[in-house]
Amino acid sequence: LAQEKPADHGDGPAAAYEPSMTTLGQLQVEIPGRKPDDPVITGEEFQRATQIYFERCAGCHGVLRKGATGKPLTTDITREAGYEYLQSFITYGSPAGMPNWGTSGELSEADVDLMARYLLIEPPAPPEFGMPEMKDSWKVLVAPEDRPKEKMNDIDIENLMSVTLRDAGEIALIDGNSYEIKEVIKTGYAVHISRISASGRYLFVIGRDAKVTMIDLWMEKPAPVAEIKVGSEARSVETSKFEGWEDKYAIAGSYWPPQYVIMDGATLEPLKIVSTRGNIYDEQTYHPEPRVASILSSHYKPEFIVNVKETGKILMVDYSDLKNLKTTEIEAERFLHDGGLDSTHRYFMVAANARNKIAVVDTKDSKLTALVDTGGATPHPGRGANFTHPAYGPVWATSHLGDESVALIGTDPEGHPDQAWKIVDSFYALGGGSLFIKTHPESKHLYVDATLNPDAETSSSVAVFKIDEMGGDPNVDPEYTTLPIGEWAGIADGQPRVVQPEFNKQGTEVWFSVWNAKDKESAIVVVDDKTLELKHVIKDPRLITPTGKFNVLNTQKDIY
Ligand code: DHE
Repeated sequence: LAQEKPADHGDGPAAAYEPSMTTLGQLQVEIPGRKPDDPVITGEEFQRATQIYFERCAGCHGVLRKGATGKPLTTDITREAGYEYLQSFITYGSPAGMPNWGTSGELSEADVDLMARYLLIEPPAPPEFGMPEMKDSWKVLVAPEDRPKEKMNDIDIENLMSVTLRDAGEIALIDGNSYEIKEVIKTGYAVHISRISASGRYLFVIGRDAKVTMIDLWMEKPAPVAEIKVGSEARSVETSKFEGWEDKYAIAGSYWPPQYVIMDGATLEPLKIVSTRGNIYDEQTYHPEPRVASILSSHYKPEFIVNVKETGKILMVDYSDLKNLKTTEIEAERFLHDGGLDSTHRYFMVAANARNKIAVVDTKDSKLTALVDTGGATPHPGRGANFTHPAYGPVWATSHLGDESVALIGTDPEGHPDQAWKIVDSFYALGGGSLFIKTHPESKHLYVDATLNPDAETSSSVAVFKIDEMGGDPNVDPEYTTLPIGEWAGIADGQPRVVQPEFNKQGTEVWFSVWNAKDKESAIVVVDDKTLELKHVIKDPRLITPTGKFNVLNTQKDIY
């Protein structure tokens, strides 16, 4: 049955599709009932397809398939499109960002067939994940009183890099001075980001499977001291940074269930779970799956800035009184995704990537300051890049997923009121498919990747702009230098993509991940920021699929 196509299956035997239980991110979920014209799929196949969907598809299309970064895949749409269409789309992908799962070899022909059939039937509704489930998964591995009272190692912690080893479900802690891998630590599945506590002591890591791992960098050998699962799918974790509240709380946002949880900053004990389900900010229609995207800690108030993707709302969550939780709900735009602070840390800028806008929030007043149209397609800043433009003063920059443009937004309403919250310049970098942009207060360069560009050479290179040479004429694009990072890595096998520039603590070196397939060699390439020459290549069999890199000091102090 597994090999047959839905066309042959209209009246397949009901016995071939027995309702049972399956798993989603290790959770048991009930398979929904089969309708008479649904393609036949066995319980075992359903289980496998649910797992593949969770691991590969849900991030963009949503667990309930309502769409966001990816198109909606509800059965009214998929049945209209039909099996052949779905099979070919999954196989070949699209220039708009759908990966070519079949031709890239990531999914076998049989799995592509399975997924095309799976999309023709209703998605399973995964279970909720509340306090009992969180408490069940919560482990304090080393109690606060048993942890060191002072730093027990000679590592220059501020210059450690926490490197995501995506497909290994691990992070590597790499010494920013010697390039030595100090530790490789098991974390959640396809770990997404790392964040540092206000004190710089604790590192928090979140997996796509919503597992949060808290690592103590003071231990002789940095190791996890607490862990918890906060749902079945998640992307963001952060800690309280406001004066007087340093290291007090941690927060994690999840995609499924759509909610965030505030936890004790020393043990990860879950304290308060808040659902983000509700109405879309403008239409005021109910959305069942408004996922929590980026979360940042305010430096101006005891508040977390929680970005809710599908409803387009930015929540300023006041953590000073969890019993009487005050939240300021800011109407922004959809679909909120990633963002960062300006150089003064007062303003927060976040991409609303379905509407090509950047929402600007004043974290001092907890109010929307502006919605800026970037003029490009799908802004994707990471945390963005702050620098002083020779003509326009302080700016924050984003690149775009959907085109080759870089947009600069003025961020200095006092000194440069005419430029504030406007696009002061927009120019071309290497190509579409850019994910991250970066500079550092000590650097005179702006780095822009093109990770998801369909052209192999482009996706393994990086554009570098000289900030001092950016002119005041918006009709003249600044020139850039192309760094062949992938080539410098000297990897013979595969087609690695270059992703996410990150600076060392001194702001003298910039690190790039050369991200290859799981079974192929990857690397980290270190570039000298002054000369733009190759400084070092880090290779190690443990460096499996490196993607994000988070320098402890830069992440702790929000320097970017
Ligand atoms: Fe990310 C940040 C979500 C795919 C690498 N990613 C983020 C954030 C969100 C997000 C919400 C902001 C977190 C914050 O600041 O609190 N990412 C998603 C997705 O939903 C998406 C599109 C699909 C998915 O299934 O996850 C996705 N992301 C990817 C990747 O494929 C990347 C390139 C490789 C990987 O490791 O998975 C990737 N995302 C990153 C990185 C950051 C990030 C490196 C942090 C950038 C920074 O400098 O802050």
